[in-house]
Amino acid sequence: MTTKLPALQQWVDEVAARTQPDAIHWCTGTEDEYQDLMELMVAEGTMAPLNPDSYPNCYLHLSDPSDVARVEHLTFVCTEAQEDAGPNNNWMSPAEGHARVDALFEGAMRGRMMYVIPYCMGPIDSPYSRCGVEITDSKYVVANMKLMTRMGTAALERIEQEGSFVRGLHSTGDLDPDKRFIMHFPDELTIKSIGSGYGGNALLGKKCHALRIASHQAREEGWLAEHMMIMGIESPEGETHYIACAFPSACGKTNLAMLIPPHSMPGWKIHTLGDDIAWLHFDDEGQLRAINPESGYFGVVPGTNKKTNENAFNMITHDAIFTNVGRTIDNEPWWEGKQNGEPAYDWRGQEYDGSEGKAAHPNSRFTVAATNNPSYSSLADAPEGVPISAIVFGGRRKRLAPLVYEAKNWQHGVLVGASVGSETTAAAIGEVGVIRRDPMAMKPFCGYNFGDYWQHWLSLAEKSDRLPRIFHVNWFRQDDDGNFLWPGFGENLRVLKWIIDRCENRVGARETPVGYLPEPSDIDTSELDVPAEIMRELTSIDVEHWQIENQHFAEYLDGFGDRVPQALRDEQQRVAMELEKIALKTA
Ligand code: GTP
Ligand code: SPV
Ligand code: MN
Repeated sequence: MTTKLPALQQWVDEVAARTQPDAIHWCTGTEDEYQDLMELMVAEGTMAPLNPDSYPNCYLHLSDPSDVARVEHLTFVCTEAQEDAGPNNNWMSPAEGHARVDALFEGAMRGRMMYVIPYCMGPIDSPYSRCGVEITDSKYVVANMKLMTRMGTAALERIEQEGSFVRGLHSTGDLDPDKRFIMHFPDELTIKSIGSGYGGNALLGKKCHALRIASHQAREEGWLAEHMMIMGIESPEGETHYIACAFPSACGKTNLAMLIPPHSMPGWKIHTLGDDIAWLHFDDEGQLRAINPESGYFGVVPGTNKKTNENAFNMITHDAIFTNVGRTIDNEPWWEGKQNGEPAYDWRGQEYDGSEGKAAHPNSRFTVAATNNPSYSSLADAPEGVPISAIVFGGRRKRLAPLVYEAKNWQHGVLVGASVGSETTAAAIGEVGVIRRDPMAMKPFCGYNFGDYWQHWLSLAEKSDRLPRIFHVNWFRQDDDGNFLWPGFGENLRVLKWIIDRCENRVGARETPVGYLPEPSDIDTSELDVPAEIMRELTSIDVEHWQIENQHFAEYLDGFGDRVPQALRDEQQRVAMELEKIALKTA
């Protein structure tokens, strides 16, 4: 096959000339194509079928042990001026970036098939959707893209009509970490990734396109591309509110997106729109509307069980790809927190006797089409998206952040988002459990200078007078022994209910320097054994601790120099002054 679009054909020809594949396959996105790929991978030994009775059409892929997570230190944004990429990104000039990776792509696909994957991020007929083409030599990437995006013939037709598309070139190369780069050229709508076959490094529609490149485009065009899940919450009265939540990697988006309401909240229903990325646009009335550019999930496996996330637990029992989990003797996938079965092999494929760490890698993942999810929203394909009532930020904070609080206004909300800090997780290579600043959960994903990004967020206030309310949640408060203070998972709906009640002006709140907090009794804890004193702790602030936090944030802002919007500094200083006033009063 070829294409009617000369620019696409020419690019494919150029890439083939450089990378020297044995042959080229244009992906159509059919079920047969998927099954053929799986068979080829099984024959090659890169995919293993799992138990066909208990896990029909499920496969296990074990990636290279050096290639199990995103590699932020090898991820670059290549703009002419380093200032435009900002201190939040690794930078190279476009000329150097191209030169470095092009040399590595030379002959990289010799002996391999080259796959051309046309894909559409977002509903195929939505004006908010954007298309791309990924060229890859990895069958694993093609299979994942099939489950997670709208890819194939329909996407190609849209690309041929529009004439423009994001170019993503990917090769697993020889998986040598010293020859691994994830390069972005936002001004050329181009991505070049080599040396990794894993997740966000290799599925270029996801973090590379839908966040790094799209955030850059969104700034120019007046919308937002965010690391947010999207969900609809339907009350027993049949009223549905949509919210978008930004939490850093491995901090609970997928779990929240498909939560099952607790017994104490009969009649409530959850509708999942997305679990990782949201594109937010204003409609003609100034209402912010969200689409999910993806159509599948690449979710964290460990911790998934019937109690924490029954929807996910069930949806990965068929038509799923598992990456880097363990296996039982019955050839079922196994992971820490599965709560049934026992591991016989670990994520490296070696026999497991418990002496060498975990059986599943902490960042092991499942890939499934969103249609596997029992709570998948009927509006997920709606071209106009869904109206957003609230934006919710969050992170892992053992101590500081209360269970929930509301920003005082949009400008303060931008401060709340910009000052998100969270303990690091296994989703990226590096130390786990240290606090790092992760503004809007976009630290690894914003394709331009954070200073300009905050200004872009602030500027939305001029575009609409009906912006969503902004909140912050923290499911991860711990006691001195490391136990979580809040039960989390399905019980989080109790907190979402407070958020909705605030949006509808149905419940009051206590004003503090950091925002509006609920009274402990405003969060329904019926049928929960969370003692009243814990609820008080979860709904209060430690002024001294917040003063330190505010000071750290001010120092962090200094790193962005004069790109920091004055309004954000003003907001930070206002909070500092109000904290100081209380500290003096109680001293
Ligand atoms: P990415 O896909 O990396 O962007 O992650 P995510 O934000 O979708 O996180 P996910 O929902 O996969 O959760 C990551 C980990 O946090 C899993 O091990 C979950 O079990 C755990 N987790 C999620 N929600 C909660 C919660 O409410 N409380 C607690 N204690 N743990 C949670
Ligand atoms: C994340 O790390 O935020 C993910 C997984 O969602 S990955 O696709 O690898 O980026
Ligand atoms: Mn993510």
